[in-house]
Amino acid sequence: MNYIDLRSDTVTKPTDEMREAMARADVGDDVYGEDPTAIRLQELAAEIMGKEAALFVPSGTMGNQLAVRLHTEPGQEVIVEVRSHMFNLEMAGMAVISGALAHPIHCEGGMMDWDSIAAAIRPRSSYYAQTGLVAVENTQNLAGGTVMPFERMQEIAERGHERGLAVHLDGARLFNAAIVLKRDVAEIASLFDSVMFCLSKGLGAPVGSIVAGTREFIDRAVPVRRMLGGGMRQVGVLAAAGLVALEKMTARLEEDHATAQLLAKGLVQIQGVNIDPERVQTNIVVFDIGDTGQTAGEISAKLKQRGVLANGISDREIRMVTHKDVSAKDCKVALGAIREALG
Ligand code: TLP
Repeated sequence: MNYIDLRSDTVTKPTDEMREAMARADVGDDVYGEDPTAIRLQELAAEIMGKEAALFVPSGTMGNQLAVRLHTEPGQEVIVEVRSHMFNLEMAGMAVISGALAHPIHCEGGMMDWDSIAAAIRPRSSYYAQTGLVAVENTQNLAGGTVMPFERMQEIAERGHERGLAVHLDGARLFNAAIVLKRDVAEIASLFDSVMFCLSKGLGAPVGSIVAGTREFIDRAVPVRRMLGGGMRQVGVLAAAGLVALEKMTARLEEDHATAQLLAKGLVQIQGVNIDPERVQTNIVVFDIGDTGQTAGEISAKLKQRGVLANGISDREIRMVTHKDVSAKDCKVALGAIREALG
């Protein structure tokens, strides 16, 4: 069956241009630092982010976990929002890899604010684990793809730095955030000590993410990536697709925001669905079906029978993510399927 796949933008398939670039890629052994295509990708990514250096990593999770490892000492805390990816969906990696403890805070609408962060910073004392890092997520995935305003990121970064803390950006969908904020990604990245963004989501590359920061940070990241099993040899085959993603795929993300709007506007009209379309700012649509008496799992199963894939993110909430491989027409078909599934 040819499904309309709204589970995530990670399901996007590489474009023909990517496949051609992959086939032609000039490669070398990247563990020796000799893969010319990986080097080009890292240089371009650093330039676009306005950072001294960047590193290609197999996944966003590895990029975030490298940042935790490099910014903290074992026994330190990392302040994260309670709905963040780093807290919920990275297998307690910060505890396992870095000996760090997540300190989750609950913020209005899933969006961190300085006062809540300040209240979570541990006093300097020999009783408390010390705070080492604040990790911000933008766009905020599980909060519905919402965008943290520039001024709020600025306040968190500046005040965090004043308190001697490192500040990392989980920018898996940073280019989506930049479109809404009408800011250059480098302006956003300049606020943070390190930034991770994914090539493998809306930008359509088959694999890979980038972590960017100072030269010193990236030099320290290389051996840790290797320790985690991320030394990738002739990785230029993948980096070639990443180059196409960065050069050709960022501008079109706006189309995904438009199709998400289309979904949101249709969902508002369906009985049993609770959604605030104002909160749909990018390509992620989270809606509540708790009042229907059915669980998200039951509804997802019914949608699948009707050719539409979507993930439940709690018993009450379903997430749909738009991307280059679903059209406006597909979204209309999906709306019809939801109407039927809610019966
Ligand atoms: N998100 C994936 C799943 O893991 C849930 C998705 O389908 O949305 N930070 C954020 C904000 C993310 O959304 C993701 C992936 C990551 C980090 C991790 O990236 P990967 O999957 O490449 O490790």
